[in-house]
Amino acid sequence: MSNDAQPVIITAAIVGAEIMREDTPYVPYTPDEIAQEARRCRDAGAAMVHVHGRQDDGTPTQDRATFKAILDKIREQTDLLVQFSTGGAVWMSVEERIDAIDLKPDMATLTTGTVNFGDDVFLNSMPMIRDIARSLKKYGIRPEIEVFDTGMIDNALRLLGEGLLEGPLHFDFVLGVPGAMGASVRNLEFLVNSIPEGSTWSVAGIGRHELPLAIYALENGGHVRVGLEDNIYLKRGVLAEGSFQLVELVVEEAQKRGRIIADPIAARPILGITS
Ligand code: KMH
Ligand code: ZN
Repeated sequence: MSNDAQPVIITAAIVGAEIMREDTPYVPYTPDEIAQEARRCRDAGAAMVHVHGRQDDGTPTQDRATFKAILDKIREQTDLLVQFSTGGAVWMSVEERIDAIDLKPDMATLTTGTVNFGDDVFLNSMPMIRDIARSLKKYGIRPEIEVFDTGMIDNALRLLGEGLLEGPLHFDFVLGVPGAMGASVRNLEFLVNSIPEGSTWSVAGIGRHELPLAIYALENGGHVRVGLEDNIYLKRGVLAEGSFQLVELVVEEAQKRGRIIADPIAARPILGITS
């Protein structure tokens, strides 16, 4: 790691669309629960939260009113950067996925390709991707490019060429979803070497791959995403009692390696958030 590595931005992916209370009792559902978990993650060292919406029974939703409640409550209780998911759940239409985007979160995700997702397909055709990119551009929201497989980098560069994205790009490599790109250090290294000079990147390793890939990022100038959306275990057989415990682990590992933890103010210019 070079000594001039940027402070590390830790994003907490606190809810997602797949993990249910049957999997772990610690996943938050309601806007109040999501905001309280966000507060704990901020206290632990996160600079940003990645959020999905849930109905009270846990059903995923991208409903605008739910996202408004989530955004308002997180902003009342914290200074965190808030990143909305535009991925939603695999069965949602693009219209549903961007229902809340006019609320102008600090960032929003943009997955630039289609990928198998367990037994499902996470469908993102080029017209769908362009629709989402256009709406992010319209509201001046900085995208985080979600890369589940290599070709998604090429698609993002195509959108850059079309003027739908503005460089430098910020990528998040999501590795280890069954059906998508595997969570090896070799794959991550390949992806990091495949993005344009000047881009920023983070990694979200799924399941037991979360911490090893986070450590690679800490040692190689990247940023890190952790949380119950991606991994519910603190260590083998032990559930994390919230995403905040996973953030705490990354902070410990960062400190061992001399990486400074970015707060939300420091994270803004690194991520190119100007609004
Ligand atoms: N739930 C996945 C199908 C995102 O948040 O942008 C998609 C996802 C990506 O989680
Ligand atoms: Zn997500």
